[in-house]
Amino acid sequence: LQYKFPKGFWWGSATSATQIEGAADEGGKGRNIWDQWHENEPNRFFDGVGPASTSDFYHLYKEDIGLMKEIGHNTFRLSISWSRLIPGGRGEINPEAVDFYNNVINELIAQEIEPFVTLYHFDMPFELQEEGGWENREVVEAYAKYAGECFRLFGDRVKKWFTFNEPIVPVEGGYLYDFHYPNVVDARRAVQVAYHTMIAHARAVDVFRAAGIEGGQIGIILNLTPSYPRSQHPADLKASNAADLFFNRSFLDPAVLGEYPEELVELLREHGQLPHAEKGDQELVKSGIVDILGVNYYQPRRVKAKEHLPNPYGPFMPDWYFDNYEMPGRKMNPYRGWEIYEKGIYDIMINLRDNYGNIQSYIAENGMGVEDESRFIENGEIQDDYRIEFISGHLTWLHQAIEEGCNVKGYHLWSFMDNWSWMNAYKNRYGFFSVDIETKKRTPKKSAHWIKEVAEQNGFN
Ligand code: BGP
Repeated sequence: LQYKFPKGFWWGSATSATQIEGAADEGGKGRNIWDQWHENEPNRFFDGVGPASTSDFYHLYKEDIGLMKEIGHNTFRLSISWSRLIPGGRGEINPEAVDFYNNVINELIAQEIEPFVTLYHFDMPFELQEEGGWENREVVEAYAKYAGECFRLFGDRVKKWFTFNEPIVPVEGGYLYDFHYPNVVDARRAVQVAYHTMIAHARAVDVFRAAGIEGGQIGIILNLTPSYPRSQHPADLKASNAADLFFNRSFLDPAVLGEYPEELVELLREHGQLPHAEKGDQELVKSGIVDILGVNYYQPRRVKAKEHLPNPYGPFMPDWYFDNYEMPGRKMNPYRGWEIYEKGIYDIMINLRDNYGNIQSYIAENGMGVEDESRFIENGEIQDDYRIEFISGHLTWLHQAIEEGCNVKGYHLWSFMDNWSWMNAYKNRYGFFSVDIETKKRTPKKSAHWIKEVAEQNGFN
């Protein structure tokens, strides 16, 4: 084989509770911000499919895990829904949720598929959002309690834990750029949300350490978007560095190195944007250093110096420091509007090797969303050669990174099956398996057969 992966490499796919479970009004689940948003603004979402039904993993998990086994998965990434386990976010545990997650975990283990479990994938319980969500420090404690319950209930079998998925996304979407609930545009509040998320992460790590889970590891999952300057001109380099500080290092540095980059702190101080902190927080952040890191990689960030000076009297935004630009000749996923740049995955890994102690990492998401894939059906199955090309292009660079000593141990595709997406509902399809929205029937795509072979041979040509 031309691209042979190290023994024990993890092959699988990733999902999140809100996007696959459905059954939002069943099994004693409480509401989260997505249930609420979808119900209030159904027209915002394509084709009316919401988190209420989506891919119905809640009822079909057993069949799905069988399909995972069939395509050679040895790992599956899922998240626990906070509002299913503890409706309302605090207080009583919902026994039906405990049964559900026990059943899923036990079935995965019976099929020798290692569960990678995320505690929080964008899904704030609605009641806690009403109390201010991550702006409110008390929500941090509610989260730490929830995390502790998860470790207590499932820690005997789940060994790979992740506190947060892409914590920068709710900051960007909910508090800076208006694409997620609660649709606030305010940098000061965004900084507070980011900071409290990090504090919540560190508290969960503390609780995890205290729980003493045998063989357990804890991490965080970050969407790293390598920042590439338009040129080597100092102004472009400065712009690119600023974007990197705001969108990558704001979580990567505290999670892996135990402290915020001084440059970022200075920059926020200069604009009077430092968050409210409590005594002892610095030590707390330090104690939140992770064992493992999940990396989601979809696209790079292309950056140039600002063309126009920002209005100094306007409200502060990270974009005061840089402009995004479209690199001429770039390869695009036209459906999602994201650039495809396979080498980015290698650059991320080299950066982790050289500047972050070569921390043990996993690709926790990478994938390609495509509209109307039924165009590509032949013999009853979607011939998604574009997805195979996308995955193998990234794996080729990941392989190169491993050859050069990078400590990356696995690959999860986003996603196992087509599912509901925050902004696009069912429009962009990501799965190894297609899902018929009406009947919920799963059908393998060509990529499902392909990944089976890759997993079985532990590599490809
Ligand atoms: C990541 C999220 C996933 C998933 C994916 C695809 O940012 O962690 O939850 O949705 O992106 O993006 P989208 O669904 O917006 O096309």
